[in-house]
Amino acid sequence: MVFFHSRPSWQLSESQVTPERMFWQRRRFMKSLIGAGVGLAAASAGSCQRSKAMDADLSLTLGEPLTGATLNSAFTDAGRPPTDQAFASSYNNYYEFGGSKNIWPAAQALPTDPWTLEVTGLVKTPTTFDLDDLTQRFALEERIYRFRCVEAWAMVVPWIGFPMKALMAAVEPTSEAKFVKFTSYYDPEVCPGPGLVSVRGLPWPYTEGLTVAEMANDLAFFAVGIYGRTLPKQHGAPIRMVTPWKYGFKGAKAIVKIEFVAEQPATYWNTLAPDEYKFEANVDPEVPHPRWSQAKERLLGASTAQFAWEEQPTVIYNGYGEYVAGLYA
Ligand SMILES: Nc1nc2c(c(=O)[nH]1)N[C@H]1C(S)=C(S)[C@@H](COP(=O)(O)O)O[C@H]1N2
Ligand SMILES: [Mo]
Repeated sequence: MVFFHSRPSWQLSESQVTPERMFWQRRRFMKSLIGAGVGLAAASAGSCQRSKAMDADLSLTLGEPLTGATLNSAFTDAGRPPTDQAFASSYNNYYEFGGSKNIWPAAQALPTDPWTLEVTGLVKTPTTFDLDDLTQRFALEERIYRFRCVEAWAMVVPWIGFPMKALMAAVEPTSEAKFVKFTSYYDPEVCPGPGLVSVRGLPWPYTEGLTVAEMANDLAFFAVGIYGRTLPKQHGAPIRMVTPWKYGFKGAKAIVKIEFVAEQPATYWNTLAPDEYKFEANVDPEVPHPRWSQAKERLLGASTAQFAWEEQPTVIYNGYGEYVAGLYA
């Protein structure tokens, strides 16, 4: 007799709702098929230096108080309550530091001080900023935004940072600039990757891209803080992209370089799996991922347990159509 086990969709195991993770599992499978799987599972987050104290205490990773940011009155209500930080800051995607959601201890190996951000390419004023330049030159504001991963988990978080268009005004892109390429920190000595560091062909460093028009949109934001403090390393300290109308993978962490270019740049996930991770990647309930629907999403956190999910319908542009729909008309 065949036993048909049915269960509500919110009880899907993590691998069923985790495309990036499934991608790594496929890679591992393919790699073992071709018989060259030496050291595949061996390199893991464990090779990152990390302190036992941090393993034990998430609160030690949560950054320094960041004062002086003004709450932007347009973004005080995301239509849902903010996610408890205990969930948001311990359930992350950061593949440089591992393939699991529980990368916050390993991510503490990210060296963030000193930090420089090089802004270059088709601009009138190429500039290399250090972190103090960024936080002093650009007025910091707080914005409560929805966030939606392509894996269907969602959260609401209070970011602190500044609009991307403020940085654009500082460097003045030329009229030839049509796209922007963002590059994340990467050092293979520091970042073990998802246990697959020995697989050739992963397009490190992590890169992402926007059109210049998307970057100039009011919503596009650089975060240097979250929940009233500087960004924890697991969220992409010291500065990361936030584009709340797009799937979370568009929001590259720990940005070291921004380049204004004429052609659409190659990006990390789009290079690995172009059918699954589009360059545009706007949140859209009508466009299913090749292997599952995007019609619903699951809110991170719950009163009882971290991985009990509350399910909600997905909203086009993640609810930000009034700001961005015109970009795609
Ligand atoms: N450099 C880098 N940026 C990244 C990622 C990553 O693996 N590396 N993961 C992306 C994905 S898939 C998501 S959903 C978000 C997660 O952000 P959070 O961990 O701060 O919630 O970061 C994005 N930015
Ligand atoms: Mo994601």
